[in-house]
Amino acid sequence: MAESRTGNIYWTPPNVTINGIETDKLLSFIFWLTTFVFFATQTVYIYYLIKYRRRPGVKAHYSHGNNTLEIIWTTLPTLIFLGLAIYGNRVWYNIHRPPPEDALNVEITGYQFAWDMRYPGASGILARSDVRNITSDNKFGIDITDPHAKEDFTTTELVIPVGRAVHVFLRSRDVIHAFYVPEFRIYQDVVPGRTIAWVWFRTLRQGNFQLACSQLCGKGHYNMKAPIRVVSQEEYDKWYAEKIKKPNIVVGAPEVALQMSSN
Ligand SMILES: [Cu+2]
Repeated sequence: MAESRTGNIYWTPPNVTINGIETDKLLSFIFWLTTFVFFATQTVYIYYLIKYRRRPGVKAHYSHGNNTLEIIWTTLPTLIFLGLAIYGNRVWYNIHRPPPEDALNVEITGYQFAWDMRYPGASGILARSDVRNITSDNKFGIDITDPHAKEDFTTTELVIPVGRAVHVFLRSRDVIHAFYVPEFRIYQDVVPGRTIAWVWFRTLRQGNFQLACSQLCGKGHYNMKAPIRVVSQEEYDKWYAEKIKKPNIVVGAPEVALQMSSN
């Protein structure tokens, strides 16, 4: 069961990843900047509304513009937006820099209406895959001539060791879905025919979370979710050791699957 929220429900849920720290700083910065600008401009607006209201005996003054003011209120917002663009771009770059060598590779494939995870065997390398190989017995479209194909295993929950870099390869078997984990501060559309390979993260603490599809994808969209468990390294090792005993990616002997995928 995913954790239920206890803190401020009017703000984002607590962040659980390292990349999320930067995202949150950017969010807070923009929030407080726009809050300040909102109140500052509204205060001036209301002040002048009252000060120059219609009064008997006071004649209206017709202004034909003020170049100095025009320059100031054009330049200032331009600089602010430019600064935000540079700041946001830097955060984006930091989050999307290449994952470390020792990252755990996991494929996450969405379909109407659930998620399948694919873990590599002891080698840590996922077998090659291609949409054209997808059959009812080979739901990841694995290239079964790849020796790693025999080691991969699949699960319906995402289990990851806390603190370890996790590199997710996002795919879809049918329509556009979205990988969205609010506590991880990650939102990424998954697109059929493509493997999105630029998302990775490192968790800060253990806990139970939920992966929920965030792209309206059909009548079962509301229920398209998968549990995420962030566990200790020891617990992960135990779970993983159990799982690699029975690789279960391709049903049947490789020859059978090969015949099926060529049909
Ligand atoms: Cu979906």
